[in-house]
Amino acid sequence: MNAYLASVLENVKTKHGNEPEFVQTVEEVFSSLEPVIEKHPEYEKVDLLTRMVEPERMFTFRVTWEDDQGNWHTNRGWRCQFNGAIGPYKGGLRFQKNVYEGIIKFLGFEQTFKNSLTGLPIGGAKGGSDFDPAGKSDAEVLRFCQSFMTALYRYIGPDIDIPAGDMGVGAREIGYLYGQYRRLKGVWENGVITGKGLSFGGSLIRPEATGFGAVYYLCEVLKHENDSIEGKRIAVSGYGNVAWGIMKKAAELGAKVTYMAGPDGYVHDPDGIDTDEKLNFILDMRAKDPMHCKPYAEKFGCEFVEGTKHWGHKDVDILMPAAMQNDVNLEWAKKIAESGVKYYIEVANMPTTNDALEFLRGQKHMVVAPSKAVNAGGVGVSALEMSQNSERLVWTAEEVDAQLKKMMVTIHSMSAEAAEEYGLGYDLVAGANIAGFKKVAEAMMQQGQF
Ligand code: 2IT
Repeated sequence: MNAYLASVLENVKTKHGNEPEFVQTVEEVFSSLEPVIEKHPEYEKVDLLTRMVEPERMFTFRVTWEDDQGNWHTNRGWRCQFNGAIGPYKGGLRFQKNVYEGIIKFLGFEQTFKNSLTGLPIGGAKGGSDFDPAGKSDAEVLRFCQSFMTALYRYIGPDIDIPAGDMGVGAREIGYLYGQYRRLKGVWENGVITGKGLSFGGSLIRPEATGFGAVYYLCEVLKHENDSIEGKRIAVSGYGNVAWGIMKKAAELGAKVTYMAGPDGYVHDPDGIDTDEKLNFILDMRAKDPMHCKPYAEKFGCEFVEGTKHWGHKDVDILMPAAMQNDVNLEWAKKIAESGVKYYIEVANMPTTNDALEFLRGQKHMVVAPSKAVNAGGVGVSALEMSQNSERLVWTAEEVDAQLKKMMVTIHSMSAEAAEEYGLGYDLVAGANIAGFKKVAEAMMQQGQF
C-alpha cells in the first residue's frame, strides 16, 4: 500500500477504533487501490480518499414502540447516506440485535462500490436498527416499522434516498414501512423503497435477484476457467433469501447445493436441495423460526451437525458464504485451502475476514470472487424496480431476469478487465474494487465539491 493510502487508513483506524467492521472494509478496498492512486496523482492532490471514507451524512434516531403486553421499548435507528456522487443514495435496512454505527458504516461503504459496479445511477447508503426481530409478533413488527418510518421519512424520497431490505427486513417489513411513508406524506411515491410487494410496485424477480445474480456471476467465472456449472456441488452458508435463490437457480442449471448452514449448525444433503418440496420447506421453516435449520435434516433424513460450520469438506466443488459478515476466518480459510476446493465465491457482505481473504487469494489453485460484485444483482434489480416505478410500468419476469443476467456478465467482465488493465491477471477482488472505485472517483472529481 503506498504512503498516501496508508496515511488515510491510519487516520481511519484512529478515528474509528471502536468500529472494527468499518476499518476492515476500508482496509480491504484500499488494498486494491495502489495502482489507481499512482496513475491518478490528482486524487491525492485533493485528498479524495479522506472524503470517500467520510459519509456525506448520517442520522441517528430514536424508535419507540409498544409491545403486546403494553411495555414500551426504545431502540436506535440509523441511516447512513454514504456517497451520492453517482446517483440517489440506495441501500438496505438491517434490523438485528448487533447493529451499531460500525455495521451501518461498513455496509454503506461497501454499498457505494457495489452500486457503482451495477452500472446504474445509484449512490451508496445503508440503515437499520438494533431492534431484534426474533420472537416479535406481527403487530409488534408493524408498530416498530411505523415508528421507524416516522423518524426516517423526512430524510428519504425517490430522488433522494431509496431504502430496501437487508437482514431482518423482508417483504412484510417493507410493506409496513411503505404504508407508513404514504400515510405521512400523502403521496404515491412508491419509488421511495424497493423490495415492495407486487401489488404496489414491486418487481418480479427481486426476491430471488441476489441469489440468481450470484449464480449468473459464478457461471461467468466457470466459463473463464473452461468449466461449467453442470453437476457441480455447492456449499452455501445461510438459508435466507439469498442462499435460497442460489439453491433454486443452481438446481435449474443442473448443479446442486449440498450443504447449508444456520446459527444452530449445518445440514448436509448429498442429494441436493433441489426440489420444490425442499425449497418450499425451507421457506416455511425460516418463517416459523429463523434461528434453526435442523428441522430440514429431520424432515429429509439427512445429516445435521450442531454448533459448527461446514467449510473445508472435500465433497464439494464451490463454496458460497451467503450468511453474514466474517463467517470465514483464517482458521476456516486454511481448512478450505487444504480441502482442495477451487471456487470461493463470496455472497454475503464481507463474509471473509481480511487475513482469510488474503490467504485464499494467495492459493494458486483457487479462484476467489468478492461479494460486492457477486451480490450486486440484488441492488441492481432494486434499481430496475425504481425504473419500473418511474415509468409506471411493470416488466415481465423474463425482462427483469434478462437484464439481471446481462448486468452480472458485465460486472464480471468489467472486474476482470480492470484487473487486467493494471497487470494483476484474473484478480476479481482487486478488479471489483478498482472498477467500482473509478466511477465514484471520477464523478466526485467532476462535480468538484464534496
Ligand atoms: O446489501 C445489499 O445490497 C442489499 N441489502 C440490497 C440493497 C438494495 O437497495 O436493494
